Amino acid sequence: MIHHVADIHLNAYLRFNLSDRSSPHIRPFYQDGFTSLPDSMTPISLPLPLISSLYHRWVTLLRGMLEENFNASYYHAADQQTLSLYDVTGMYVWHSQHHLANMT
Ligand code: NI
Repeated sequence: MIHHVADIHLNAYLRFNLSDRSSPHIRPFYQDGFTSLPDSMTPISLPLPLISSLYHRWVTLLRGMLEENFNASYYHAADQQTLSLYDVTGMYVWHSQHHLANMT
């Protein structure tokens, strides 16, 4: 589960940084394929500092953003929808809380 959070949120952070007012198409990835890779079998001591560092960067970015910056967006081809950074921020807050609840 912790590897899943690291995989998903690393991709989310990169997508977040790629978004702009032209709504670029982001590259889909296949979550299930990640779970079969050797790095998903490593001890949780590996993804935990990765997630901690990632969240430190992401929260710093979020706190530095102006309200209008949250209007930037990307187009998710697999879901066929344009997502603003308002949408994306809410989605990943939910995702973090969802998996935290599962683990605790
Ligand atoms: Ni999940």
